[in-house]
Amino acid sequence: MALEKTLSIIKPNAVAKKNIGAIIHMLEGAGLRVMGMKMGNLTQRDAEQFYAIHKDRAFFKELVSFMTSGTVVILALEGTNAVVKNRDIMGATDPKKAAPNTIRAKFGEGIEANAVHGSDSVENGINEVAFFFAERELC
Ligand code: IDP
Ligand code: MG
Repeated sequence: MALEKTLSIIKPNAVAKKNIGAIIHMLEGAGLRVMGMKMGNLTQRDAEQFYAIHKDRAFFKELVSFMTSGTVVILALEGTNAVVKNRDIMGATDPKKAAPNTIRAKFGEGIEANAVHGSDSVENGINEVAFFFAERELC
């Protein structure tokens, strides 16, 4: 079992609803350690680059617009099997299909405003943490 990095983003809907603390509490409770944290507003360029993998999907423009619509909290997380641990505690993309007691079941408001982002592979965990954090910003 390897020590992995993964990226979480608390999305604008969850920040606006004052769910930052509750979500970090759940991530920490799942065995993840916060090694970097920043709060701010993504630029259109940030969001387009970050979600470039989805650029041909029908929802891409809306997703970029949503992710730039308000403040987000960006978390670099570390832990044994961190990628899977984060995906498990997040729940399914569509909050209606997310298992009970997952972050998306509790705080998701729809398939787009689903409260959190989470890296989907070990490789993307490394790349997504590096997208937002310099090495010296990780503790
Ligand atoms: P994930 O966040 O569970 O990894 P992805 O398929 O990578 O899901 O999609 C990225 C994000 O795009 C989702 O978290 C959600 O905000 C948005 N999204 C995914 N599918 C749809 C859709 O069918 N309609 C609108 N937005 C979507
Ligand atoms: Mg994804």
